[in-house]
Amino acid sequence: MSEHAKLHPVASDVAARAWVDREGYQAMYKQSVEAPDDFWAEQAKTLDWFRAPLIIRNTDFGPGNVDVRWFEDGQLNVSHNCLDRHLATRGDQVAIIWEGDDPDESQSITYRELHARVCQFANGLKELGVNRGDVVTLYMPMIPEAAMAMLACTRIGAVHSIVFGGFSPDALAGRISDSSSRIVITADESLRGGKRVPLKENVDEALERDGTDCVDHVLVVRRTGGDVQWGSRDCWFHELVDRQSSECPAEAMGAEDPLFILYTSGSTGTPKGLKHTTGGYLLYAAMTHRYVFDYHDGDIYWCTADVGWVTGHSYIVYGPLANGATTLMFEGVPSYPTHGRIGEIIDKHQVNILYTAPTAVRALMAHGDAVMDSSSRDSLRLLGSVGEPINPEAWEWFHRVIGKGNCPLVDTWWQTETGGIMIAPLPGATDLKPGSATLPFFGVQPALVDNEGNILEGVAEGNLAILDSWPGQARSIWGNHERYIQTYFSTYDGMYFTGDGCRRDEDGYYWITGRVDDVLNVSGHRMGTAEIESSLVAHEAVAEAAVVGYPHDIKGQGIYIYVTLNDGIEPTDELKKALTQWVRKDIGPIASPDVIQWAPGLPKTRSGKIMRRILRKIAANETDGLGDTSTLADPSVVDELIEHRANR
Ligand code: 6R9
Repeated sequence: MSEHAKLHPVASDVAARAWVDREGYQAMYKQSVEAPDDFWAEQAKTLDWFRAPLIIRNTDFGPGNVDVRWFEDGQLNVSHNCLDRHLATRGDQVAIIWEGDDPDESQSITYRELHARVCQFANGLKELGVNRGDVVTLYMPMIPEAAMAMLACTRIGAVHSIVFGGFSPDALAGRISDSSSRIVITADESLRGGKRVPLKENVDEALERDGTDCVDHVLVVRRTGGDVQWGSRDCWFHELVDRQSSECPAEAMGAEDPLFILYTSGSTGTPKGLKHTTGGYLLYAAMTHRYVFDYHDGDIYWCTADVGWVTGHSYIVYGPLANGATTLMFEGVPSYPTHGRIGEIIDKHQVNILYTAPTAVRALMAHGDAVMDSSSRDSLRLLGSVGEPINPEAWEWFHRVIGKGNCPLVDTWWQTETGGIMIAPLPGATDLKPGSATLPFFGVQPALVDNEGNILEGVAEGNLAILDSWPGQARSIWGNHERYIQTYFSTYDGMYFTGDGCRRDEDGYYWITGRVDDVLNVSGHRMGTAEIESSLVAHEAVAEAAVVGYPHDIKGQGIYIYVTLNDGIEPTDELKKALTQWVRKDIGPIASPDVIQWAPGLPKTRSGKIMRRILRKIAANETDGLGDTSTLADPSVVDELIEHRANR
């Protein structure tokens, strides 16, 4: 353990109010893996079923086919569980606190109001011809209508596919066409940090691309009032929805009916549309939200993610609302108008639980402790971290400065594919070690596996795999089940492979070490190096490109690009700028290169494979330990790259 990783034992007041203590966790965990049917049958009772499930688990991790089903004969509706069932007991409680980009703008929506609005929205979608099973793409700002749109889809059994509002028209088009969406819901513009992003214009551009003529209607929420072009398939949200009835029966959905698709990057190919289904996902999101954040009635809970990512799905919308929580939704960015904004929002809305990303913490930390002076944050009781490994220094700062030293900090490891939190402390049960995600959640059986597929016991470091199914797991890749099996279940027979490296210490605690594949994690956003490379080689000046991550103080990883130009092309600073713009336009601003280095040649094996290991070391300025370069076709390429390293 590093010197920073001192133990933070469970405090007695935290243990006293928590759902489970240490013994409770151990007993429940044991039952969850030894008698999973009993365990999950009992947990399933926390949801409202139209037809209670009798078949609890029917899961097969292969080899061969992979088939995962939970509660398959049960019927339920997600929006009913998130709204209707709360009306009798907490109809007047605030469901969503919305905080605008502008600090003077906020809004509170009760469960009763949200229910009525979602019903109207659902009726509007029906009027546009949306049926059970149809796919609806959402490309929206962080406004309440985004959560309403999600819930309205679930109410009528439509499948939503949210595309993060920072993605480019091309990225949006690819996702619309892959999922054959019939409707796109968007806004005129989004507002972040005082800047406007032309969402409707991006949709118009996306719909000019091949493969998008599946879209019949574009539903537009008026957010800023900015100018938009109008065509025959466009429809204003307020004109359609305001006149609808506020009653709409919730469809009885099968537990294994699809709930949503969410695209994420892998090490190869185009982004994959992970398919999540209804019953298991909702149960897992709700249960992890309750236990990991030790959520109790009356708590004000804030997750700073965007609904365009899985964290926003599970921990802004579905988990909290299924538990009848008050969930805060923030439109803006942490640095606007000042770096004190996060603390000010906590004070303004008396937030008790704050769930955010290490990159946001490091960005604040860079300004020194005084950055938090504009707020008291006395309401805070618990902190959470997600998206990438949190280094012990950032952990301690988050705990000491933002949390004033008296809030447990839960570091939660999970993925788009897992649907909900997999490895994390439970506040009343688990002593904390800064930098460790600690112990598995109920039903989760992690394993460390070496490159030959041997399971390692005890203190060890290896590749992180999961041995058996859990209810929140993605069931497939939309339209390509073979790719799902290939990506996640072919590395190790019979196991789900996460793509992450991990270490287990003497207390059985897990320490995630980061991706072991060609996936980057930049400010908590997942990106495939292959996607960025294929964007670059499509540029007329580029012959070849290789993309690697390198350690970045704030972003965790930065994007370092090696570019070989076509013969006769001059390597200029203007061209670097042009390539940066090219990638931003192609994928989106989150894929902005941090460093571009001209590479007359790339280090390749004799069989022509680029040796990324070497490129990663050069980018990280670790050129002393390059290892064996004798297998390279032309070893002199390496010296040339070291000499002209761009990141000094
Ligand atoms: C929820 C989410 C998943 C990848 C994952 C891992 C990294 C997420 C982490 C973490 C260390 C944590 N990751 N949480 N690494 N500690 N607490 O982020 O989903 O966008 O699919 O990313 O993020 O590398 O494999 P997603």
